[in-house]
Amino acid sequence: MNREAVNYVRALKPSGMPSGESVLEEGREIGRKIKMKRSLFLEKNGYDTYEDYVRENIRKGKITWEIFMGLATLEEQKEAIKAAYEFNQRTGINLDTIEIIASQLMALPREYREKAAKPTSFVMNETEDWVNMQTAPIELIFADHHLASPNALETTINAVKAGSPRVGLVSQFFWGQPGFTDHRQHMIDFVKSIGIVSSKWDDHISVDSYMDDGFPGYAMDCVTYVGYALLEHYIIHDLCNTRYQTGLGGLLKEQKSRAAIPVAIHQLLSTEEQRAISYMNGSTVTQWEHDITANYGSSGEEIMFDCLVERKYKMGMALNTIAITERIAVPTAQALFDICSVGARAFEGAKYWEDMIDWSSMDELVDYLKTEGRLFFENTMNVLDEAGINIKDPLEIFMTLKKMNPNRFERTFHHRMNENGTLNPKYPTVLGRQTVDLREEIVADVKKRGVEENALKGKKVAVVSGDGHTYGLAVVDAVLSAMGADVINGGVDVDPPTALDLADEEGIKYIGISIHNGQGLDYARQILELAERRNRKYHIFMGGKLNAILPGDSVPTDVTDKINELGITATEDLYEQICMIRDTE
Ligand code: B12
Repeated sequence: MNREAVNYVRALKPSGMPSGESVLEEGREIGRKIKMKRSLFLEKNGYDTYEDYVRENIRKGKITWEIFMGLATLEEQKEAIKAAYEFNQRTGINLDTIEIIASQLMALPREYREKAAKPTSFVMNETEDWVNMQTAPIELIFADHHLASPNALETTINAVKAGSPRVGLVSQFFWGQPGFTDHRQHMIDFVKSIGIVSSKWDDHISVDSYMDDGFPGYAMDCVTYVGYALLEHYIIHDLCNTRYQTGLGGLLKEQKSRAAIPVAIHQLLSTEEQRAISYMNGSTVTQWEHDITANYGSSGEEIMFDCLVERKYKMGMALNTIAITERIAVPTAQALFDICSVGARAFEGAKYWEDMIDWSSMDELVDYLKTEGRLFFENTMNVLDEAGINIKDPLEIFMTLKKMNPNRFERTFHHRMNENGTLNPKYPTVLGRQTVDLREEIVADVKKRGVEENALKGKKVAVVSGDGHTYGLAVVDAVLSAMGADVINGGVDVDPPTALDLADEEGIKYIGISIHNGQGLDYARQILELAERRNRKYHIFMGGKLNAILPGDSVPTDVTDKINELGITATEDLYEQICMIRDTE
């Protein structure tokens, strides 16, 4: 047993929590009183449940198409849902399902939203905003920023009232939310919300998750996807007696592991009563920014293979197609319809490929992931149990994991960690490997441009991510360290006051901020205002996705210049940042 792991988990053991079962029962009480709206989609097509629709698609060998959509305003969102229906009627394509991506502000109780830096997408305020979003017979799913957020109760109750067949996303439970620190109440409301969905078992409403938003999104090994899905299923299905499904895929690009992971989870967890896989997200990590039309090629072949996998293994795995603009900014409705068209046309050719494919090497990988995934899960349960965590109490388990640094999840629970704390995955994740390659590439480039080895020796730098994106932060940390700097990595979801606190505690004046959700300009203004009040000199630099939806606009604009005008060094180019740190006192 990995002692260091057990001691780390033991130190996270929560105290003074109510029993998970009592909180679940309170949730079920609330759920039993909720009357669910029957969706226009079910009404028009005569299905009792959305599950009946998916199972009919499986029988007919058809694909369940869906998109993620989060536009700038509620009005634009409602118009786009009507446009999706017109798209179906015009093309004959059955894009029958839309996952709603509202603003991440929805995750915060209202009283916290004013102060928070404003990311992209719209906010819902009244129950009617959920219930009346259905402006056409398209099935709407409310998942992101709902069930597992600090604002779990309001969002889950309204999602169920609106008849959402899936409510999520479990995996987002450890996400930090700007300015919100009452993690105890957050976990209680999260488990109570699971209770609400639990009360709708007979209506076939399930809790949904998305592996890539969760701990697997920080993993180096594909096995961790399967091991973690087993853990979520154990907590939600076995301990909370609630229907459980999960989506995945945004960070998975290599076809073989991308396909083998959902098949392994499906074969380990799906039953006649409950399918385990909800959707496969198009991959988002290898898109081109310099020629986005070319992304139709990489997406087209990926969707074709996803179609073949679904027809072969009949998981009812919906395909969530990702716009060719994913690398640039939140997609428009038209960009989403366009990629769905590409997918539907590619699918037409699937039947001609099927009998020519030998799936044996894929099935070998599936067996490997099932075996290793089970070992990962068993090791996780043993470490939790050995650390004194009550493994029969969903609330205690979630509260313990909530306190965990997401970057430590894999090395705490992986059953194949080396003595020196490293891991040699047989099937590494794409971003895990990409981050290592990028570090080497950038260091070599910086040196070629004349920056000497150890140019940053004696320089202490704090780096943080202003949201849940970590890979950019990991690259910046690794590159600055390679150039000799003493880097203090403050981790993810660090808001402006906490970033300055970290710097002050460490006596640091160089602060690097990685930011991606469109809140960069707000974040820059807030941190400069606070810095002024502290009357200390800081050199703040920023990178990542520096854009924002400016007042009156409906699509994000690049705000790098605006941030530079404020006095923060904003550029993607780490060479410039390194020179700035080297040349300033
Ligand atoms: C991976 C990813 C995720 C993963 C993150 C996993 C993880 N552990 O990090 C997951 C799935 C969890 C995720 C979630 C979300 N994401 Co995301 N994500 C991406 C994606 C695909 C890749 C980003 C990445 O890691 N790239 C690899 C790293 C190495 O590159 P990089 O970050 O660009 O960093 C480079 C440079 O920017 C620079 N750099 C980065 N930081 C810094 C800092 C400094 C100081 C400097 C000098 C340089 C620098 O150096 C790096 C090397 O060149 C991008 C789209 C894209 N292709 O870029 C969307 C994207 C950033 N995500 C987006 C959004 C909206 C979200 C969500 C809000 C969606 C939701 N569910 O509602 C959530 C929010 C999560 C959270 N809690 O904050 C949007 C942002 C929209 C916008 N700003 O216009 C994007 C653009 C996708 C899109 N088109 O909609 N995401």
